[in-house]
Amino acid sequence: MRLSNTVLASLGAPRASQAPILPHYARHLLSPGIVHLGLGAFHRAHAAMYTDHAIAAGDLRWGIVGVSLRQADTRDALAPQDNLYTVVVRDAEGERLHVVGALIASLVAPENPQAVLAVMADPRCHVVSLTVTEKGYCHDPATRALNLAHPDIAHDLAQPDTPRSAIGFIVRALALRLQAGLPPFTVLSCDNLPSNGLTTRGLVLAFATAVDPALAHWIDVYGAFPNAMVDRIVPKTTDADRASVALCLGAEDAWPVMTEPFSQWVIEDRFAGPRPRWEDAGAAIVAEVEPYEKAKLRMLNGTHSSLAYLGALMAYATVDAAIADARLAEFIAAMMAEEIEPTLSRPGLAAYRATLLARYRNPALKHQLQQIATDGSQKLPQRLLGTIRDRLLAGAPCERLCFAVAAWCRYLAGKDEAGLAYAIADPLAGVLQVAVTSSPDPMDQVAALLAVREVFGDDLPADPRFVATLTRHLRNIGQHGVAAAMAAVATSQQERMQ
Ligand code: CS2
Repeated sequence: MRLSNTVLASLGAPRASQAPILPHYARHLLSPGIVHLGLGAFHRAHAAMYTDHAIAAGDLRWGIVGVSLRQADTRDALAPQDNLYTVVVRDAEGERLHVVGALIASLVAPENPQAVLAVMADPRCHVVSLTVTEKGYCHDPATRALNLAHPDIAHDLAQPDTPRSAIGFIVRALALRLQAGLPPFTVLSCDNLPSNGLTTRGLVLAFATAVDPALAHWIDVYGAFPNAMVDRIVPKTTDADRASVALCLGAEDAWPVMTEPFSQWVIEDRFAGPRPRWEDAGAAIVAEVEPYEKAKLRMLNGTHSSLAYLGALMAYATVDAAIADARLAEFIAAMMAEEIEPTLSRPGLAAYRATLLARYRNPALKHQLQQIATDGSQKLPQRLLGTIRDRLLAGAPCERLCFAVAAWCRYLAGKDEAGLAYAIADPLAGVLQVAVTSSPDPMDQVAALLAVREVFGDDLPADPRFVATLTRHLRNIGQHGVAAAMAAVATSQQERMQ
């Protein structure tokens, strides 16, 4: 039996400790109020659940039309089950199943870009949200400027009527709305980018200016691009997860998502039109997101990436396995307390740190380090390099942060310390791997890596403290291994403080 509208009423197998939470509203009455670009697991376990709550409270304007910008796999799995899917919330205590009904259609953009533009230009659509990952913004991560040489951007500028990129779709749909005399939709980025709303706005305006300056002016005046901090850990779903959902739900779900109990969404109060009452489901609508977003990117994502490279090199598979190694746990906690927190202004940082470490220990998630390790070139600028810049500017130590960057460099060699090879998934993989394998000398490797200016900018490669620290750590990792080199960092920090 496959999950679908018709089987909803009979769900809940005897094995489930608690009955699944089901959508009890009239799904067929939902209107397409939100178009979401990037229909991955994160959106389905995060924003879609807040929206599901708003719909369940009685506001049927907020059905979600999900759009995959590349592959058909999500649509192929969801269409036969009426776009219903299960979110499994798990930790050491057990798990709770929610069947989400907010998704009313799934589209595959390359198959029919006009269908995507039609729903975005529909008068009932008020919000276009995005989770397209860092690289989906087609920008230069160090400067956040639109990369005009990106193949998708070059294509969309040449043929704006049949876009491929998220930015191209947004600009074309806004042009259609202007022509039709409709107000713009709100563009809500839910990706882990600094000032994600402002960044998206800059990219949309740069693209629109190249296509039609009058359109750019209209977007500039009437458009809204709220900043948002998003937080929920959502590992990749496995076949074992699917099998366990089938048992607990009493129906097959080909595309469930696994997540943790924690969820946070802080959204800037800046909308061009109506929006769901996400705050009733726990979202915070605030005047200023920046302190939260900066703390999240640096504390959570910064240490997540650090743990991914250090842990993967030490041949750990998952976050909970890596954090169970006391050497890694101490290193990460000290990195937060001594090097990251002094750069932040959000209140309650010590408690935030404790919560993060507890979340990493969740034994039920099995969050793969290699999943977090992907796309380092797109992630490191906002996760680690900005913090390093602030520390260097203050003349303060950043040994552990630089050690994590050295671990990334060593990771790019493609083999862990147990000799196991893995693939590097990164849009810049080619150039990065050439950089770290071109010479056996860490000094040459660092010089070649720092030449990738879209990651490091012009300032860090010119800072002798950064270059020397990175080189020293990379040499130590190569000579003594990650664990011993990491212990040496801790000792030298202690000596410095005595
Ligand atoms: C992770 C994030 O994969 C990654 O790079 O650091 O997806 C992380 O799990 C989320 O940002 C948590 O909110």
